[in-house]
Amino acid sequence: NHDKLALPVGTTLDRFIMRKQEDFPYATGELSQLLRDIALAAKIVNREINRSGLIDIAGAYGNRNVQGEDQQKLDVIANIRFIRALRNGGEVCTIISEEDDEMIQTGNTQGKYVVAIDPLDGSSNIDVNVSIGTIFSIYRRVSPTGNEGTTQDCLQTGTHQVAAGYVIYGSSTMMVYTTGNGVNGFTYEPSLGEFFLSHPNIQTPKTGAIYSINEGVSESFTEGMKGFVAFCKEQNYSARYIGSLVADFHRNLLKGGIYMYPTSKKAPNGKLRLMYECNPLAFIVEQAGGKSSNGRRRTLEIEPRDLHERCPLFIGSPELVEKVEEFLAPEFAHDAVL
Ligand code: P6P
Repeated sequence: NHDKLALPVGTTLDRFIMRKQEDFPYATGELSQLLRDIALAAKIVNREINRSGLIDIAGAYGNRNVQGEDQQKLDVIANIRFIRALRNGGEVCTIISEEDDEMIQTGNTQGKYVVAIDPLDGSSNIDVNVSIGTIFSIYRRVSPTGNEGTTQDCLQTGTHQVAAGYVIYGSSTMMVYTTGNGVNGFTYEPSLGEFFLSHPNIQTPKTGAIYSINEGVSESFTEGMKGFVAFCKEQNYSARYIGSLVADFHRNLLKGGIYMYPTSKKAPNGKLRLMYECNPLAFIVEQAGGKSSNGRRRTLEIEPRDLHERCPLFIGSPELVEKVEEFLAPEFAHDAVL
């Protein structure tokens, strides 16, 4: 059957989705359509981001929007675009978004899927032209169709994800995702409006020589955390920290390395969100042969209690995640189970 025939680099995202769906005899096409809806929103957000630098002087070019309303922040625009695409696509009943405190009901009560999304992460980096990203996670609802999605539909453990991915708006825009059968990366060609397969079957290196952490707050690191950072320096690893999660994650995924957002006095549960930052990236990294934990437990097995709960994140090459867990183990010895 088809999956023996590796799809060639240059295959469009649409054809790739269709071909992969054929590998699932009972697939009804809804997940495929959902992935296309996300790709469409990504194209629209990409265009907004690429214009953002000029919006402030847009008036001078006469293309301020007709209402003349102030330029909305790009993360607000991204949120509106993704929610609209998911609502119009019809496959999603409920959305958790970093931008909204409450669950968003799309009105598609027959929709079989729930999406958790960070529409534009690292938005503090937008005005300084640093790469930013969208991160998304897809679950099948557990409640019966015909009603709105429920909290139980949204608070599923990461192991129940049916798909997860990110879009990185960088020197080129890429969409990287998994449906549980490996990780594939697609590069966007704006002149054609298409994503093309550029990174088939991504496998992250077993180890690496890059460590990514904000050492500005290292005074508040635990002893174990300080010990691991010292270890990285003894190994002459490279410190690479863009301060934009998707950009730091994507670089380490391809080159090998570890990204860490530990607990600190300022952030006792870390800063990153479980449902739409840690879990989707954890699914991707595991599918690429990597590891992800909160310092002691596999990220994907953490039982969510709140839509926006935070958790520490140690993610990347498996040997480096195992190494940092060794350094952190003593501090968990007496702790209650996280
Ligand atoms: P800090 C951006 O605000 C973000 O959510 C991630 O994209 C990034 O990795 C992290 O926070 C940076 O946080 O505390 O190091 O500035």
